[in-house]
Amino acid sequence: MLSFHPFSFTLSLLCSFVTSSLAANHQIVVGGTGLVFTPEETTAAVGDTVEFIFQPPQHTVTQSSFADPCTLLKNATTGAEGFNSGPVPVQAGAATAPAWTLEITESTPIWFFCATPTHCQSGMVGSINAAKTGNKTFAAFKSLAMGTTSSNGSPSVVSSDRSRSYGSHLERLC
Ligand SMILES: *[C@@H]1O[C@H](CO)[C@@H](O)[C@H](O)[C@H]1NC(C)=O
Ligand SMILES: *[C@@H]1O[C@H](CO)[C@@H](O)[C@H](O)[C@H]1NC(C)=O
Ligand SMILES: [Cu+2]
Repeated sequence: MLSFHPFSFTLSLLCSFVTSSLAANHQIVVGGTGLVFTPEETTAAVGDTVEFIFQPPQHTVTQSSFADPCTLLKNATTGAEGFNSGPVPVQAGAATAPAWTLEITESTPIWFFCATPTHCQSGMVGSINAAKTGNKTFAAFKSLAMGTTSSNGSPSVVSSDRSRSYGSHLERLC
């Protein structure tokens, strides 16, 4: 015979409410302690946000692919480009750090790099939701970035119109 348990019913309702409203914000510092994203690897759920906090002098957060770590992601069919903060200049000793926020809309791995010339090749790359094992780990991505000899991280990747559109996404930390 079926019995109804009001308490567990209420609890599961409450839990699903709490879970769905707990979208986390993850912070990644861009530069500051060298040519590095800190942390380099982030795990984020769909609905979470990732806030990139820019340090001097000038970095970018630019989406790429595992196979081509230092090149702006571009859909060959549609021409749609991945996310790109554009260059973010920050004065040394600035009182506030500009931040740029990315909303996580899917759970597939996200790969990104800094498009300031030579930074990607120096290992300034990061990942969100990269596999911990197998061929496409963050470590594999980073070594691919550092072994690349292409100049795809050149300023032409980050065009000036992207830099302007970046302004609408600019937030100030308080
Ligand atoms: C390119 O965009 C089309 C249309 O949105 C999509 O169907 C296709 O999967 C995309 N290709 C890649 C490689 O993401
Ligand atoms: C991983 O890489 C190795 C060596 O390149 C290859 O033989 C293997 O098939 C790859 N595994 C997967 C799951 O792609
Ligand atoms: Cu950089």
